[in-house]
Amino acid sequence: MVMKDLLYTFDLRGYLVIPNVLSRRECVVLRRAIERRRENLEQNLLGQKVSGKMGMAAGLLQEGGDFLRLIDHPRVVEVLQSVISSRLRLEYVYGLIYDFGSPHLDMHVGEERDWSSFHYVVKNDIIHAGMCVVSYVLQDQDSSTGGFACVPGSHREQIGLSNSDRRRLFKIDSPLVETVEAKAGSAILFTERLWHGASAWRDKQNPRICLFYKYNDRACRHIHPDSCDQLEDFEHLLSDERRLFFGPPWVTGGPTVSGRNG
Ligand SMILES: O=C(O)CCC(=O)C(=O)O
Repeated sequence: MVMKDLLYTFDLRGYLVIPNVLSRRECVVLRRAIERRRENLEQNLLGQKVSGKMGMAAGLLQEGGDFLRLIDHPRVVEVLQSVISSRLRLEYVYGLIYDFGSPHLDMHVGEERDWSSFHYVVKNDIIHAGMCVVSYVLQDQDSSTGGFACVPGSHREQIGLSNSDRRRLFKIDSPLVETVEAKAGSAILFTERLWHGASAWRDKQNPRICLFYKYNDRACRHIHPDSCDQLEDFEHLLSDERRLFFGPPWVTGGPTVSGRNG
């Protein structure tokens, strides 16, 4: 798809599936590395009980290899730069593992009152999005397996709803909620203003292993540095160009730098 079509689709739905970003072999390598770093969770990210049927993996950039290549994958970064900013920060990288029988993850969203990171505005045909997530799909997913799910178009809602109305309307089995179909190796790119979550994983053969890269404008920081992987643990693996994704937030007065994210 040409960039104009990608941006139109992203604006219409709040997410985009970019196919064939990773090969099948790369998916296998990434899955293994995430599994090695798995720590079992008692609760999911929303505090719902998962009793060890879900895992989370941190410290992935220290693995090097494909994890580093994904920091600035050209097919993904060119879309992020068109919707967030020409200068990006990579805030957070983590993996999630959903075993067969792990419960769904309720629909949730980046709260708009945190305007600096969680906004979505279109002006004069230009998208201005805050934090966006790239979710790498490491096994096929569709409505039969479960997986990443969302309420398409909800990032642009015009009519305010109460939280209890939302809980009712955005229940995981609601017709408004769609499990996104994507092949292994795809990148699902979505704005944090999109209501999203995950439907229960139903593939008995393979756990669902997914990999998230969360990007923000270089001028913003949403997640406290102590809660992210520490740059000193993987800085020695980074090229000068990739290091630009991990600097402190700034707008003017910084060093003159060149490169894709300079
Ligand atoms: O499992 C998914 O694809 C969604 C995960 C999610 O919403 C999150 O990590 O905030």
